Amino acid sequence: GDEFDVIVVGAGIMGSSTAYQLAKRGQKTLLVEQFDFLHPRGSSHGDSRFIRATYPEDYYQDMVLESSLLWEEAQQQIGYNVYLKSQHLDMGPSDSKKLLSVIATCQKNGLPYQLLQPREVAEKYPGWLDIPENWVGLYIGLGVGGVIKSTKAVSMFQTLAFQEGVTLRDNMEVKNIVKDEVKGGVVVVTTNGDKFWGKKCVVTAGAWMRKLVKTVSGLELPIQPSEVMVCYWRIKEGHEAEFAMGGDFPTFTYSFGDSYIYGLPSFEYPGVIKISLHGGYPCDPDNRAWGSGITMESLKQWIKSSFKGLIDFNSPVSTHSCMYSMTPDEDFVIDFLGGEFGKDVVIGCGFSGHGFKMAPVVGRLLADLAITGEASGVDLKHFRIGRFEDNPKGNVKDY
Ligand code: PYC
Repeated sequence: GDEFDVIVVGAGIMGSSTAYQLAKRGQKTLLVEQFDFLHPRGSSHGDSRFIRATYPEDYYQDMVLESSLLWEEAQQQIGYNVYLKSQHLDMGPSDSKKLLSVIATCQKNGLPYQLLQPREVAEKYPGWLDIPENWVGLYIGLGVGGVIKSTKAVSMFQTLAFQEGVTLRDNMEVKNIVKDEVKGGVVVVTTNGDKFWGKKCVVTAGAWMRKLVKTVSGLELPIQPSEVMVCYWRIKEGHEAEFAMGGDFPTFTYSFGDSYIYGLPSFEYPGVIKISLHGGYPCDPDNRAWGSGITMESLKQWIKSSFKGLIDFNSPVSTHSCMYSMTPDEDFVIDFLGGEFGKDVVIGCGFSGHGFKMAPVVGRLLADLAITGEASGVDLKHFRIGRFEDNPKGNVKDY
């Protein structure tokens, strides 16, 4: 096997973005993937992901703002688009502490927003949605936010990485990562086919992270893979334009209450719109149900009552199975593995169903950690593994 400055394990959106960042900064880099590149078994495949800046935590909003610029930079470099901008609308009870924190974060960062009363939401989106009397809409105009074309974005980072000199290997499962006692300060990555040596290693293995890290270091990361179902619904004939990307229809979340429903303007399949529940069922990534057991009754009822007959709620036209990797506090893990590996192995995981949009900045941070041993611009205290030793539930949120 060959020798590299950095070996990146796992070529989903996080690993692919990291490999691109590393190579851009002169690192001889290997990106290794256990299945086919762009496979649909993890958390990075599909046509669309949210990018929204409406976070209660100011650190995430900062990361989204930086990522928005980095997405634009990357798509400019490659010459095609992965970032479609749209308006965004969050809806929730007006006394929700979480929603109030989102508003405070927008104020702090000077991000323009509008608070809409139920009547104003109904006026802005006629034919759509009556939010309850004690709810509000938090509206963000065109600027930061919209949709990332997800598989296309992974492919973009892999292509950019390749252009920058990264070695790409797929269908190579990493079996173990150990320190090389002879070479000292070097890690050996053993796959089912080959061995590679790296001065550093970054592990971004998504839903397989818990298993791999346990094998490598014995550490039990509190990350629970969860299978989620993404659903597409038919728009009533003649009304397609009202829900289409590029018009007035926003990316939206109907959340901050008991359940979290989200939707995107229609674009992947003409005449069809993605509306889904944010959340799923615990699963073993190597032994998946591929969707059975996921119930959509509450989602159907919500679509029925919200869209005034404009969307067929009886059954989705298409469903896709995807995966989240949940941490107890839903904050990411971005850290060194530590132990005998010290700062030689860096891990990025636990993106908890909301990380894709921030992949450009996560890649930048993981590359920072691998190259310099520290990260700039984002305070990584929120993302340390050690937080679970202090409190098994992780970071304490004040909402
Ligand atoms: O991060 O905005 C998000 C999101 C919504 C649904 C799934 N992820």
